Amino acid sequence: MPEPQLSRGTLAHIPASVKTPSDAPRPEETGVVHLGLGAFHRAHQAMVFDQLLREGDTRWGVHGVGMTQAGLVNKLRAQEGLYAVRIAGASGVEWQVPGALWQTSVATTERVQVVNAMAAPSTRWITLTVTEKGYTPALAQLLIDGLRARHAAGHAGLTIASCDNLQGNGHKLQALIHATATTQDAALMQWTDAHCAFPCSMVDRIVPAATPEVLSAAKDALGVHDECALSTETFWEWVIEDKFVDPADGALLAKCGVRVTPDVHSYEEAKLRMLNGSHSAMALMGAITGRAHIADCIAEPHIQAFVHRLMSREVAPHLSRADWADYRDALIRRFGNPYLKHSVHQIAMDSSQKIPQRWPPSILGQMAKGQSYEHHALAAALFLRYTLAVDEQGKAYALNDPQAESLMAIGASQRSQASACIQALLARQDLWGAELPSRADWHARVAEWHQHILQHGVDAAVKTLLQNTP
Ligand code: CS2
Repeated sequence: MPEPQLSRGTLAHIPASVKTPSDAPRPEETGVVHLGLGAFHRAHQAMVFDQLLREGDTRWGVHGVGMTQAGLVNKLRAQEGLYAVRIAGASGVEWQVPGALWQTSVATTERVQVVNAMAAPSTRWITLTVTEKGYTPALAQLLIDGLRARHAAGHAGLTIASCDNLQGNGHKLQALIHATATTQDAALMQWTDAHCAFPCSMVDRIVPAATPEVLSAAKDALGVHDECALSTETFWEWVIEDKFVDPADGALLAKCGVRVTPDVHSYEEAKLRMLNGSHSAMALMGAITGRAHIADCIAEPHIQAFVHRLMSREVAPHLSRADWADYRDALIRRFGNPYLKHSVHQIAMDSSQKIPQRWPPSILGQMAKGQSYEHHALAAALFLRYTLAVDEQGKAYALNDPQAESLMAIGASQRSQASACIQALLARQDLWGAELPSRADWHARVAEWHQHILQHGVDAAVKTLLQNTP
């Protein structure tokens, strides 16, 4: 007989130690439309909404929208939106099945359903995790269509919360919607500005793409098959600007552990530059040296020292988050979590879209103070080396990046024409912003580390940096 699969009907098979939605009220309508249904949302915001549901507030059922791929949506449908999350760290391992996801759609093939969900009277929020490269006119058009239908139906405005790793994400999203709207949408835009809220928000939880190991551990823990299981850490943080259509939502979220504040900025900048900035540097190191996971990288004393110093010396001086040292130390522990098989190639994916938020602000900050930016210069050199698409053992890997073609064209001749390649890479304002491309001192430092990496390898370069700047 085939093993039973996770669904509402098989919740009773699951051991009592696993928290499931069997005692929680089941959502009956959409409260939240989430765009960008992937691993992250399911192990982060959806778990906050699950908690609100458990407390008896039935307004938080999530209509999860996959932007292009039907694969996950189909699997989730087969499981009635249920999936297990393994929450693992130094304090132990726990499993939970959140129950907030009650409907799913795919934006490319089920657009009408998505627009209708945004226009539904029960919908109060839209949340987004569409990744850095997802902020396109096509995304804005989808939102505009949803808002138009909603406005026409005479329903209340929405709280629209971008939860992507972009500084000022709420402002960026609102600006994108305005930039995409046509003159015919003028009245709609007025209504949107007056009746919708675009809070900025910082979200943090490491949620790697699931691996076969997680699916098989889920089977052992649940006693039923779960094709959509995820693994995450105990840590999570959601800091959101106190700007909601329904002001009472702030207190509700705060009760679940969300930090609701007028100032998200200091949390955003610390997270993007410390966590994500270190992640990108380690991911490139791992890809080039052939270390598969972030935990493998941080286990190396020289890489750990590099990351610690990158954060302490080059990032922290420009942060307004006062508790940055605790945040840094916690990050180093989080990176080492052995349960998180966080693939370096997953993080290196879309580097062209990620680096601009993660590195240049710290480099410019150091320059303004006349201080060293060697760690970031080495990181930039890693990025150029990474475009060779082959690791130090000679094993080829794919560059998964919307700019892959142009980056590989820039980097292809770096062994014979290093300085032209450095010039071409560092000239790109889409990566480095307006100011860095013209800084000769920056070019020189990146060029030196690049030579070192090509001649002696990444590990030797990192060790040299540590020795040269004790
Ligand atoms: C990572 C993030 O893939 C990446 O670029 O840096 O997904 C990171 O794991 C999350 O932002 C953690 O909150």
